[in-house]
Amino acid sequence: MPKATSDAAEATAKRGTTSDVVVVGAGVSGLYLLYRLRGLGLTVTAFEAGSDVGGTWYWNRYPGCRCDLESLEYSYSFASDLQQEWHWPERYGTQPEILQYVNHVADRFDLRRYIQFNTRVTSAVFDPERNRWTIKTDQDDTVDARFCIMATGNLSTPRTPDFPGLDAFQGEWYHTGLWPHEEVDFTGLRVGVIGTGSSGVQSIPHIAAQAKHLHVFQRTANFSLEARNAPMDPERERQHKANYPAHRDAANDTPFGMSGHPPPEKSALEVPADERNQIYERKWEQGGSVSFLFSFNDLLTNKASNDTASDFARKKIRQKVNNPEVADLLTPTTHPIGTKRLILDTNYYETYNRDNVTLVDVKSAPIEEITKTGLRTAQAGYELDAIVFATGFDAMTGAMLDIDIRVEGGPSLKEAWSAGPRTYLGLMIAGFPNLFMIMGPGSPGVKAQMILGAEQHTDWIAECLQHLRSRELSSVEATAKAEEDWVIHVKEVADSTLYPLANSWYLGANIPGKPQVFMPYVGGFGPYKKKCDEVVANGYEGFLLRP
Ligand code: N01
Repeated sequence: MPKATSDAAEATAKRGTTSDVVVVGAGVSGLYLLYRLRGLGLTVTAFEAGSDVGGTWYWNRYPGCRCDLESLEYSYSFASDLQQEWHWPERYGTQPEILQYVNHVADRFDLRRYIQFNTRVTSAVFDPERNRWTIKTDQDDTVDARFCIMATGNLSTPRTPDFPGLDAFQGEWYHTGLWPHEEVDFTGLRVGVIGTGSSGVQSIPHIAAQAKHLHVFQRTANFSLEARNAPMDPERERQHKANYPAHRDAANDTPFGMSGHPPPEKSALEVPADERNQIYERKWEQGGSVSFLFSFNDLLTNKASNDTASDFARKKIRQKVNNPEVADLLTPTTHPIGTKRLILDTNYYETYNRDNVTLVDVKSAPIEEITKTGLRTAQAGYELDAIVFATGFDAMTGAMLDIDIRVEGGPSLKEAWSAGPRTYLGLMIAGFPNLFMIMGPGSPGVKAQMILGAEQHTDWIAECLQHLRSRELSSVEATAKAEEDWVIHVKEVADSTLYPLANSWYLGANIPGKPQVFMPYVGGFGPYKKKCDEVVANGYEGFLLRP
């Protein structure tokens, strides 16, 4: 693929020369890193595998793709003018709108010039003698940098199951996370969608509306709530914008990094059943996952409380789906609500009332092979013209482990993480100096509003680099003890919740052979941010700073 690169990035990278910082990835995190670090006067080279900015919003172009967090929250907070001027047309941003927004940010702050596109970083090797990283790419670039920052995303390594026969399939096949840039038209086709996570649930109603017939191959039924998307209410927008700083401050202090949802004070078991149901009904009507999970304070920690919410959501599914057998199959039974990413949908369950949609249970009869003309489960064959894999990602560790990261004379990252990822605060890894991650495993990352998380990590790193510079220090590294304590803490917090009861990608359970370690920090974004600030106030507690 030709390199669509700006002159500046090309010059920097091709000279095989030096840079203060290499940033890997130009999604929402990479862009803010460029803005912030350039603002400190550092030289920065960014590499991006895609042909343009946007990360997750660049790759995930499947029909129906939109954010499951409200637009007024899911946006950058660092520039007041930007957040005042940008208008979000709907409650939840669609993928094209969010991508347009990210492109606007890249242009507005003149960030593209530092990015080399169509370039995948293949290795990053640290030389302890010189305290520098050598970063290599698949385009033969070599850059010598003091710091390397992985802004590689948590859901950026799409995974297609290893079904035999896919190569011989005569139709077209797609992965939701690698969707073509050209429009895909399913009109008149027999389509199969494999997977019913967020990507499947969002795309299925759209594909069903086009296809001649849609077969949905479901292994595990998931909970999905109505998004209740709507055009942006102008009064709501006006009020939010008039109080933006207060909203951002409030978001920084909440478990999920979202303002407007004060944490509830009561347990679900403290209120009579009628009142409880009214509360769920009200939240259901409002739409949104944070709102629903904040009905009571113990839905993610007390199984009996969670059962009341899970049962409420199950009843709603049965009310929407006409065929009771199909409704049964769509009703989740394997995990408490909220312990897998809670999905937001528009017309998902209603789609199964269409004559051209068939739900196939591939738990009882797994997919055995892709054939030339469709696929075969343990029970039957299905003729298909197109297959959509909505089968998810090698989440949280996949992108970093795809890069050969190592310290000369020391272990590789693959070796260091062979029993699961280990980090201090999801920011750094013991034994890997001057290597940072944005929302790495062990940080709230995917369990919070991710643009807020990206800003918080970037600001922390920027402050750290400034600290090193002002004291003429050459390297920073997490201590083994701090990392060990944090890994234990992340596990203890997860074990005090219901999250480990689900076979989720949070746990690595979706990838055969992946070590099962609960990866995100679920102690809440607010407490996590306070911990990061305290670490700095205590002189970078748990980090080794070398002259
Ligand atoms: O992926 P998933 P996703 N045979 O891993 C099934 C974010 N996101 O792309 O549950 C049959 O959730 C698998 O079945 P099972 C969001 O954080 C956000 O949908 O493993 N089926 C599951 O049903 C989300 O959580 C947004 O039994 C197989 C599905 O494939 C994350 O991305 C939109 C299979 C994978 O679901 C990932 O979501 C989209 C097999 N061999 C995504 N292998 C929004 O902001 C896998 N499956 C709205």
